[in-house]
Amino acid sequence: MDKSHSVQKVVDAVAEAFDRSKDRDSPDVPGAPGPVPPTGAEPTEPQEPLPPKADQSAPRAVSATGRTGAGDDVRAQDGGFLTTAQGRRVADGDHSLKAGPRGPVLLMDHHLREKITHFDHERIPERVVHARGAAAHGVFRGYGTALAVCRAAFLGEGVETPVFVRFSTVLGSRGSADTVRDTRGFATKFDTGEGVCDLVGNNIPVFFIQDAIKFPDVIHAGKPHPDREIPQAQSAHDTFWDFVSLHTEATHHTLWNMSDRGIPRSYRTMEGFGVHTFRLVNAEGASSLVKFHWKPKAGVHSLVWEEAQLINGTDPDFHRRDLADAIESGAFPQWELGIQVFPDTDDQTCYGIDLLDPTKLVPEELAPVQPIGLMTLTANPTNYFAETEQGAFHPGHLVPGIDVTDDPLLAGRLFSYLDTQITRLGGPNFAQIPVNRTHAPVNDMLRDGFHQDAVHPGVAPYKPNSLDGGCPFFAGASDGGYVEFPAPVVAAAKVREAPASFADHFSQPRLFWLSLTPTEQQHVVAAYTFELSKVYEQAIKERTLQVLANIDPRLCAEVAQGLGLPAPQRSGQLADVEPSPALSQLTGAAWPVEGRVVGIVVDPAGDLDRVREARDAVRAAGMTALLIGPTGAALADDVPVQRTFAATRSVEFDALVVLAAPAPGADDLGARDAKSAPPAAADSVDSRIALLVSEAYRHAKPLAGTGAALPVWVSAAIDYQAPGIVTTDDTSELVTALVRLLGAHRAWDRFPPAGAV
Ligand code: HDE
Repeated sequence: MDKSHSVQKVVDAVAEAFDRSKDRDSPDVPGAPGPVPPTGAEPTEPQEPLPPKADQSAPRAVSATGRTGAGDDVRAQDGGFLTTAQGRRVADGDHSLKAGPRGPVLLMDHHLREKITHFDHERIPERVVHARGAAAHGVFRGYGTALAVCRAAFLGEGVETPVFVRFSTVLGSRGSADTVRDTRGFATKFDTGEGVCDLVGNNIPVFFIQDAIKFPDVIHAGKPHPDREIPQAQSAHDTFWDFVSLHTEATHHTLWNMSDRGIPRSYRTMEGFGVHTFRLVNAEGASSLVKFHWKPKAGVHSLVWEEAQLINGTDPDFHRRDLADAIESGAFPQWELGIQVFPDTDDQTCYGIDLLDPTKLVPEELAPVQPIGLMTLTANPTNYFAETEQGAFHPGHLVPGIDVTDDPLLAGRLFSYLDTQITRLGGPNFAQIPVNRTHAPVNDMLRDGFHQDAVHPGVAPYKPNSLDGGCPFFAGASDGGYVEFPAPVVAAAKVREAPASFADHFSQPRLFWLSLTPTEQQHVVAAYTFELSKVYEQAIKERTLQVLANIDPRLCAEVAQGLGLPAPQRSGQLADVEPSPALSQLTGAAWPVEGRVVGIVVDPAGDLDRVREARDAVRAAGMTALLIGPTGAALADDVPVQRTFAATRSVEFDALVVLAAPAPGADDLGARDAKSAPPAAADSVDSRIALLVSEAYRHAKPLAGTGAALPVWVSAAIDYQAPGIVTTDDTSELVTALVRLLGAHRAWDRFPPAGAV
């Protein structure tokens, strides 16, 4: 099947639908729940099901044995009439079959029993880790630059491969909030012509543990306490800190979690890392060691902690919504895939860094990341359960040219994913679920089992056979067969031991700490102080301070000060390390702003043309404009209001444009609305807007206003000359300046970091 053709179809469909969506009342505002607006009354005339939304895609139709045939637009549910699962049309799905209107319900009502039975089994066990996630479809385009080290065909120049990507948190359960402090999963399924290839990574380049046998320990420690089952989706509790302060190989990953990387602004603004060192093999059979990196085109950006906490309450689906809305509005997220390449030497170290130790990274200044392809996410899933929930990733899904190393953490993963998926997806046939089906031909001789979708012909699912003509046959390397690289195994004794180099737990945390800017360091201090303040046991806090002392005395002293505890002395020498500026995310670079959300504060009595101008200029920059008005009433037919003063909160927006100083609205009643103060008698500005603006200011967000906005700054007690605030009556200049500010993500100069204690 021609993949590039079908990928193009997805992109075309999205573009076409994007045009169609302009027919809707609120063009350019993503988030409409259906493909066409609903009618006021219930439709009663039978009609074909509505098409999926234009921003959506689904796994292409392919049989359980990998055959294609049906068109790409085939969906599971078809036809104008409601039926049972057996296809029998249903005359009445609203009432059970009863012996008379007031009589008992009859057991013979098959539709009732089928409907309730199916409902009873709608839930499957959630993932034991990474339960909370969101996904998207897209395409990966190889640059061809990897071919010198890797023979995988999908990395060839211009080769386009459909991808399915699932982002996730780790600790929370499926219904937990998105913006908790945690590591994020970044799992990519490449549907290559040589079979499925999964890169199951995280947004943090190192891991808590060095050996898979410790995974249940670290997860049990991070999950809610087993007695009260609290707290949900958080690391700020005793068991987590108990474990990581005792098992100090977790120090590096924990420090990354306490940094801004633990609270990304968006899945679109996260880096991704393969974490382990993998082995690539080229067409000549030569081996190199590599680490995989995903670099977001939109830059690496984070929330600030107070913002993250507010979002957990106001919009727990923040990251999920952001990803879907960005794709729907045509701001397709992109990442460049890159590799750090190391020679495959006997000691498998590079610059003294053990490449088999997943708690270590290799600074990019020493081994630059070389780009090998570009991934673009172009479509949202059509059905969350069928695709996002049932997706099954596995680090062992590899294609010829990509192989594993002896990293003991990776070895355990190669067992775990298949094992857990058998339970979660109800048996061994989950590779036949549409989202998991490869489009390469499948001929596996795996038979039967729960949910077997394939009707296998033949009588000889065994080898050797003669009854099925000897089919299927083994493929040598020249026929695309996967041949493991014959990596030598050094003669050794069977032991339960780690290499000596794995004992260094503090030099790389120190490297990371010293590579951060003062602003980022301040966030780290605040995060440790917050988390440890929630810890009940004094001994655990003191033990963690000892760990911090071994990273850096200033970090330790500042956290100790917040906890009101003495700062201990370090127990060993501080490592002499060279900082790696590439590890900081505050680079001062200007990043694209597509898909960012700008709130525009309006007043129905204000200048409507200016509102239109500002809104259109924001949209022209590829961003989403949401008008914030005193009520939901449209300002004009072509100027709908998307947010009201009462129901919005600053955390919904990356930046604000203030075009008016609205007087207190009729519902500006402090007593009813505890989030804002009652308007001061003399204050002429609505108190919800003053709160909106002061919060955005506190979170260092870009603010722009016309002269009419001046009373708002006054009411919010903001110096309108502070960094990151633009004032001009030229609307186009106002939006241009805002885009420039947003390119840096936040106006950090507004709050210079405090000095050391
Ligand atoms: Fe996972 N991990 N993991 N993990 N992991 C799972 O597989 C496991 C590790 C990662 O969106 C599970 O299907 C072990 C590192 C992601 O569906 C499970 C160990 C990294 C996802 C599992 C690790 C990851 C998972 C749970 C230590 C980054 C979500 C459900 C040896 C490189 C994939 C499932 C998705 C999911 C086991 C460590 C990333 C239980 C035993 C290191 C992104 O099999």
